[in-house]
Amino acid sequence: MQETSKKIRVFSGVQPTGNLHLGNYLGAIKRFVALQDEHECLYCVVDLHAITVFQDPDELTHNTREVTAAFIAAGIDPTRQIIFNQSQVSGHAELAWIFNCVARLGWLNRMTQFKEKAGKDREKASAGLYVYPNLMAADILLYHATHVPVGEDQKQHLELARDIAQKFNNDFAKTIARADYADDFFPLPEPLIAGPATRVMSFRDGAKKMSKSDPSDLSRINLTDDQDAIAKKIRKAKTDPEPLPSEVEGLEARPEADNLIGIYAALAGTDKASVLGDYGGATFSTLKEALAELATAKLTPIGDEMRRLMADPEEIDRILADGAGRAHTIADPILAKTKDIIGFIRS
Ligand code: AQP
Repeated sequence: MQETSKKIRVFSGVQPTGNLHLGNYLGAIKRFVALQDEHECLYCVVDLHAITVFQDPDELTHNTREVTAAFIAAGIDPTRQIIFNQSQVSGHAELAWIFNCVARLGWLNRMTQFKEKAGKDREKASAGLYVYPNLMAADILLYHATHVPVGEDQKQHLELARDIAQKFNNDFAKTIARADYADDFFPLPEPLIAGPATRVMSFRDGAKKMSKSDPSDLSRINLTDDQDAIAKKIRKAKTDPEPLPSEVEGLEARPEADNLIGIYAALAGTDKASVLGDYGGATFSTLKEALAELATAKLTPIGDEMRRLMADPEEIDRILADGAGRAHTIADPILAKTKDIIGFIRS
């Protein structure tokens, strides 16, 4: 039997593309921390994904260390869990190639993130951006990971990873059975998308997700923002003219109110109904004042700790190298079995 059996293993990644923000924190990193007490977790700085769009080499190095620092500053313990950067484990790229040959063009053509990121000038997008979801499937399945905490925007990619796992298991059913592996050699990974802030929206436009690449810095709270910047951005966040509703249903069709209430709930570790219990009927300015205080209390210690960790880049690189070594130990036998299943000769 395969060594992974039905055990829960968590994998997720964050791209080192700069401007780590509140959406990355609430949709992903904060939830990574919560999972580490119960499960074996691998948290990856996905530098191979980052280069699907050109990255300045010095900035890429800096940003890779910064995401690592954010993981640790948020509370992930690198001695208990595995933190590493993707390019140090070559199995990601090898399995991604195999999955390029499993995934169908029709599946990739449906990916909305490619359409959004490639924009109108699709001919000029890199081939890597197009096959990005196959690499993401490889990231997860290289470790036989079963659960993937992500923001709402990654749901479609997770569905594709499940389709790839299923097709591989079907295509190679004969050799999988001959080797006496479970017939589901690759598990079908489950997305973990939960909580009140799975899709944090821009502070300038409630219809757009908060994003690293938004040209307006006022659209997002960066994890490295200080108290003044956080308060200013929340104060200037777009709102509507009505007072806050008392029931969650009252947030429908009010994206800015829904966003601020969801952020408050996620930072406070509660739900939207309970926040509306306290702020229903209040003005936005009352909520914004309380949110600025809460966000400052929760985020500035993380920013401070990130700065402290970034002052010692050798230590960050050591943590990444150690994590990569441990990631190899899990990945190598799975990749070797994958090659046997396909029929590759290996020494
Ligand atoms: N706005 C968001 N709300 C909730 N979760 C979010 N995530 C990203 N934006 C939000 C989640 O953060 C994790 C890491 O994201 P990523 O770095 O891999 O890439 P991304 O989704 O492309 O991030 P950005 O900020 O949106 O970058 P750009 O501007 O390049 O498009 C993922 O789990 C993601 O769901």
